[in-house]
Amino acid sequence: MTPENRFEFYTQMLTEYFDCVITPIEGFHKEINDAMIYSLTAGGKRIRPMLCLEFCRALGGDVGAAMPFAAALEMIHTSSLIHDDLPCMDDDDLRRGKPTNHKVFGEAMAVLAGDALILKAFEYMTRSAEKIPAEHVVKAVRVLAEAVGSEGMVGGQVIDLKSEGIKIPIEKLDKLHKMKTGAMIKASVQLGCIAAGVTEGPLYDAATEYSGHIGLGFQIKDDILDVEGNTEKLGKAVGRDEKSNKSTYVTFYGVNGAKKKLVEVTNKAKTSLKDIPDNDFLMYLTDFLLNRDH
Ligand code: GRG
Repeated sequence: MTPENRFEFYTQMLTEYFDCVITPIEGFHKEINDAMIYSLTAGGKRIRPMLCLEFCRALGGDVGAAMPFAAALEMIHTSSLIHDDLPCMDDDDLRRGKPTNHKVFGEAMAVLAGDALILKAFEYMTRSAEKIPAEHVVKAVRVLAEAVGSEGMVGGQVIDLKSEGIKIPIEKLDKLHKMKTGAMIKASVQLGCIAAGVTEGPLYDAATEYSGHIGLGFQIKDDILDVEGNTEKLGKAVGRDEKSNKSTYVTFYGVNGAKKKLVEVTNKAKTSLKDIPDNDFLMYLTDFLLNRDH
C-alpha cells in the first residue's frame, strides 16, 4: 500500500468507527449525545489516532485491536478542542470548518459534551481488553490519564492561560507546549506501541523520542499557520495569537526562524525512526506534518 493510500485507508477506517462510537438516541438526554457526535464527527486530521494505529502496525500488532485506543485519543483531543473554544478559554466561533460546539448547543451543553467525551474515552480504553492483555490496557490507561491531566495537557493549558499578554522565556514556552500539545502526541505513539505489546525497551524508547520531536514540530507548525495559514483551509480563525498578544515560536524565532527550527526537529524525528521496522508511512506522516496547510 502506498503511504497516500494508507493515509486514506486509516482516515476512512476512523471515520466509519467514529460513526459507530456514539450513535444518535432519542429521549430526555438526546442533546448531550448530539453535541458529542457533532464535534467527534466534524472532521479533523485524525493525526493522533493515526499515529497510534501505525505504531501498532509497524511493531507487528493488530490494528483492529488498537482501534479503541485510537478512538479514545480522538475523543479526548476533541473534548479539549470543545473546552478550548469556550468563552472562558479562547472564545472561538469556528472549529473544523463548523460553528464551535457551544455556538450550536450552548455553553453548558458544550462543557458537558467535553466531560462526557473524556469519560467515553476511558470506557473505550477498557473495551480494548477484549483483544489486548489487561495489564497492557492498565498501562495504556495510566499513560493516557497522565498525558491529559494536570501534569500534561490540562497543566499546559493552565500555563498558556497564565501567560497571555506577557513575554515568556523559551524554556517556559517549550514546557507549556510539551504539556499542552506534546503530551497527547506522545501518548498517541505510546498507546500504539502498547497495543502491539511493546510496553518498554529500545523500540518503545525510540518511539517516545520520535513523539517528542513531532510534538514540538506540531506546535511550531501550528504557530506558523496562525500567521500564514488561511481560515478556509484551517477551518478555524487565524491571527488569534497576535490578537491575544501570545508568546509563540513565531514571536520568539520569527517566521523564518520558526520554519528552520521545524525542519530541524523534523529531521531529528526521522532519525529517531531509524530502528522502527517498516517505517515508510511514519516517514511520510512526518513530512505531512512538516508541510501541512491545515
Ligand atoms: C477537556 C481534558 C480536557 C482538557 C481541556 C482546553 C484544554 C484543557 C486544553 C487545550 C488543549 C489544546 C486545544 C491544545 C492545542 C493542541 C492543538 C495544536 C490542536 C490542534 O490539533 P489538530 O491540528 O486539530 O490536530 P484537528 O482539528 O486536525 O484534529
